[in-house]
Amino acid sequence: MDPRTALLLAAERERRAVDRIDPNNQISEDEAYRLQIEGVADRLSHGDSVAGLKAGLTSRAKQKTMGVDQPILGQMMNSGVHMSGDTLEIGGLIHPRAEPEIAFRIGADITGPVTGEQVRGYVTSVMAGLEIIDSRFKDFKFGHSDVIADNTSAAKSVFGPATPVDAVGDLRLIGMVMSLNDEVVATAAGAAILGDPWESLAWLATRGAALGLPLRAGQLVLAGALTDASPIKPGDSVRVEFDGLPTLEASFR
Ligand code: OOG
Ligand code: MG
Repeated sequence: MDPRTALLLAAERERRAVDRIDPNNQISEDEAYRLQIEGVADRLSHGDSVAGLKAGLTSRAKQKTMGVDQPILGQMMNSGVHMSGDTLEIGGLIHPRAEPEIAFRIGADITGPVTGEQVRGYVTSVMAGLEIIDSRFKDFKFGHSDVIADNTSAAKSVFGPATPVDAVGDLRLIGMVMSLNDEVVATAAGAAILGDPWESLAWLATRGAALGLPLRAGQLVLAGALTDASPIKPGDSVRVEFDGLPTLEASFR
């Protein structure tokens, strides 16, 4: 195994943040994805499985805060997938943050490039989403290749009740309110995600197919956070409300 992959896996296992693996931005994007894929292969060899793909850094808010201005693709592991109403164990995470997302359930394999208009035809349902991110890097500080190699800070994800795709309106205009312990901490509209969440899904499907990670029927997708993430600790609870979608709730212990 590449020592950089091993370092990131050990950081996660031992709950300690590590220094950037690419402080001078010398690792190519292709190599960074190779490291990510190697890390996921290790998880698979320990009995985990891939639930789907996630897009990251697809909103201006996230790009500005994290200092990285290009979207990234990560892989969601089934061991971290939860449904609305669940209480998530976060004691094993380093410095978890929660961020509101739009989520999709894929209905048919997407093996090549797709446009934002075409991709809707591959989706069965739309859901409110919540991602728990946990960078393995100190202070959540990383560059483009660092964060790709670190499986885009993925830790856990929560999905709200599904709404059939035909029953959802214009996702650009869908309003979102996220509350932490009943206090509003973030508000946005769907257009925060690359101008239209369907564009984010199309980017993710196209990039995934090119990387040999095509989206498959039945898989889940997180299209990227609409707003900045909020730090969470055991005892907290989060609610994500979208206009026209059932509410998502999760608590943490
Ligand atoms: C990188 C992951 C970003 C999103 O939705 O934008 C991401 C990070 O912020 O640590 O998942
Ligand atoms: Mg995210």
